[in-house]
Amino acid sequence: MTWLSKLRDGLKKSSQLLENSIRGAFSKNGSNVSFEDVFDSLVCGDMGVETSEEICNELKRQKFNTAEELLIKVAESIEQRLSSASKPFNVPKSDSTHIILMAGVNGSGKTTSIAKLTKQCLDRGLSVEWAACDTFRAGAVDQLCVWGARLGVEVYTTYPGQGAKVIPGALAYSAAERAQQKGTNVLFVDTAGRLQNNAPLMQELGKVASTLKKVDPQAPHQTLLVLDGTVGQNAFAQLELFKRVVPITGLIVSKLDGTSKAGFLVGMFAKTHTPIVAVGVGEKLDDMDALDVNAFARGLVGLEPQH
Ligand SMILES: Nc1nc2c(ncn2[C@@H]2O[C@H](COP(=O)(O)OP(=O)(O)OP(=O)(O)O)[C@@H](O)[C@H]2O)c(=O)[nH]1
Ligand SMILES: [Mg+2]
Repeated sequence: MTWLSKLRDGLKKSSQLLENSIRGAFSKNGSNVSFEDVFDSLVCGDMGVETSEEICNELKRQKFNTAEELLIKVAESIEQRLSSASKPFNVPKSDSTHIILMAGVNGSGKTTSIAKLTKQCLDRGLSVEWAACDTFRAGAVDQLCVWGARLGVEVYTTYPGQGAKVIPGALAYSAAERAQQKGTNVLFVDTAGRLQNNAPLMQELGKVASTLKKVDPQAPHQTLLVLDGTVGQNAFAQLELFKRVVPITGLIVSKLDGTSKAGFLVGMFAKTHTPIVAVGVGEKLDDMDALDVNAFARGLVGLEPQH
């Protein structure tokens, strides 16, 4: 199965809702479109009121003979809004270790996303190691080690001089130092899932980021926020809160296969312009790749991609 067909399949829950309601907006009044109904459909698809209004205003200036034409125009409008949203995951060529800090609320998909991105790095011939800095949740280190063993990746879980309690910043520092000494290409730093309203844990994330700078002033080279696609518009609030603690360089949107609210990406990008590095549509290692904007926009309203 190709990535584009996976993405399209993954978007089924979202597209069923949008396609049907947009088709309904057309057929209700014969050849006249009820833009009020189109607006309601877009809002239900979680695109946000402003973006839904803008799309409707654009559509109102056009004539539609069939529901298909209307769907195509909605997809074009979405695609245009996302035209600069996709910044595919990339590790630039460098002699020093490229350090990637992963952040996100509990259960958003951080650890799984690390495994998926690691697979992409390994496929490109890069060496990868992980730092198990989620010392908060019982079992988190074990979970990372299981994934690590499956992918043949070394996981740093301890550091010299460690006391009874593992300090995430100290572990991150030591892991970064060791990875650099070994000439490892990429180091992923897994962090504890935090409720964004948990102030001490949010501060700890900031500390992990600043400690990495002591090893390499450019580190973390990427800070990726993993957003759970099933929470829809709430993800926007998460992004705003995390941005206050660490500079987020890109987003990973997981679980697009489990949500009817994938449209939230459209409104969120319009407001924040934070690039989307990858999207996830399943639990398997190859269920993640770059956001193909054409396939996403068309898939969201039930249309096949154009390429
Ligand atoms: N359907 C689906 N499930 C996913 C996807 N990504 C992750 N999951 C599942 O979501 C659950 C949580 O994923 P984790 O990677 O453990 O999330 P986490 O952010 O590391 O969680 P904590 O460490 O508890 O904060 C797991 O059951 C994953 O298999 C996805 O794209 N689609
Ligand atoms: Mg985790």
